Amino acid sequence: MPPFTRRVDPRVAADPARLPPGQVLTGKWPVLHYGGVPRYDLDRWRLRVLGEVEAERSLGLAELHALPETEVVCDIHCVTTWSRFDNRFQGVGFAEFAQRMGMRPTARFVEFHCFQGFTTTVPIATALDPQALLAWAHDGEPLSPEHGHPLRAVMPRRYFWKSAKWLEAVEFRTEDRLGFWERNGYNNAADPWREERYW
Ligand SMILES: Nc1nc2c(c(=O)[nH]1)N[C@H]1C(S)=C(S)[C@@H](COP(=O)(O)O)O[C@H]1N2
Ligand SMILES: [Mo]
Repeated sequence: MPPFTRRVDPRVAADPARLPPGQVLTGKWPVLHYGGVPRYDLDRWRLRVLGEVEAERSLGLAELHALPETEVVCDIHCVTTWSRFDNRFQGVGFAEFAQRMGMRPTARFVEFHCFQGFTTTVPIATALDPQALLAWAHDGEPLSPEHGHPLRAVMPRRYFWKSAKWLEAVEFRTEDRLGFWERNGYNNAADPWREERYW
């Protein structure tokens, strides 16, 4: 017998491919970001919608919450090697949001603009994935300030740095643009199953 054994999570035992290579499962939900946590005046907070849309506009919180709410249960994978299964997020599905915002067929990328100038961009196919959403709640409770309140992106098929917290604008673009972590060495493709971690 080895001096200790690490118990394999039954969800991984049942489906080993569910945990991407090099990842370790955690039960806690770590907090990870660059810079500070915003303290928004929610009465004045607005989400701007820009770029390849029929008309640019902005939405206040009430308008945002009036969009059809959906729930997504997804796994998240941080590039620093922790993964967390079965995260239950509530918000508006990104495909639904894009359609309601009048996304033009010329849109090929979505750039998320956040608090303190943080940005990240995903290809339109990643954003339109049925599991991708703009989330305002987790486990039925509003997102905590550290996890992105009042609104964050959740892009489950990519490493979690593509899931931008504290969204301030969504820009539909014809061209890609490297974001904060991508300029600092992270791999723009960010596919956890291909271990696209760093350049
Ligand atoms: N605005 C903003 N969003 C961000 C980041 C950041 O620095 N700023 N970091 C990303 C990274 S690297 C990770 S792993 C996740 C962590 O989300 P969590 O703190 O809710 O676990 O947020 C992502 N979204
Ligand atoms: Mo991360």
